[in-house]
Amino acid sequence: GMAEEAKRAAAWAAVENHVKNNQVLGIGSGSTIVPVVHRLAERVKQENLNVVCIPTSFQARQLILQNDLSLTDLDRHPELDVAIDGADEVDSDLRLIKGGGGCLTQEKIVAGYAKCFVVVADYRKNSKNLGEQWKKGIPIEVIPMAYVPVTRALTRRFGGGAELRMAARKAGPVVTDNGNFILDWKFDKIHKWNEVNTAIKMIPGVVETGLFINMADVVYFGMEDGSVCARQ
Ligand code: DER
Repeated sequence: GMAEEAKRAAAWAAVENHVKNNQVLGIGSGSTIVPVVHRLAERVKQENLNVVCIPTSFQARQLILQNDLSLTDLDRHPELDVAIDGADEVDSDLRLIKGGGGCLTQEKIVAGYAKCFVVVADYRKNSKNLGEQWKKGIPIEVIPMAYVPVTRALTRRFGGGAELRMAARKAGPVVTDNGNFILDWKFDKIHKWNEVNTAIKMIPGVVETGLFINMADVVYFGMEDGSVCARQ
């Protein structure tokens, strides 16, 4: 449909503009990264490019292997050239909500060690303020034994509500690729996101938040008409 076409257009633009020979690439997680990896694999084959890929989840790892791309890791390449990933929502200052797919922790690590962090998204993610379109809250990865006190501290200090993310095709809570739980924090006002992000990270038991502040270098939005608009 229209959103799928928009994702594909954004993916193509990102790969065309940022992938070249002899690079270390970070591969994000979710659905928009799929056309990114497909286009990347096409270019690698057609142009005989030498690129190595660091995954941000089991899903991304499978995608890299299924497309015959070369896997590597942060031990061998502690700094990446480009990381490409999706987002659940992007605001006018390119702050992101990520983690809808539960992969936020490795995504933030890989994005954080990349010289350039490129986001690909369809028009539904393009908001003025966080929370306008994405209504599932900010994902927060927590150590399982602490999720109740973290929930209490979070909602007492910052309001809103937080709920443990339950699995759909497995009994019990979602367990991340890192063996942790996820709280989805449904905030109820516009916050000073940089301060709130730092404060949430300090709550004992919090591993990572799905707030990506001052991280995205460029965002490619696939639009309803199939065009692409880039924001930096
Ligand atoms: O879960 C994640 O962090 C994903 O990258 C998410 O932010 C984007 O997923 P989508 O491309 O399927 O919308």
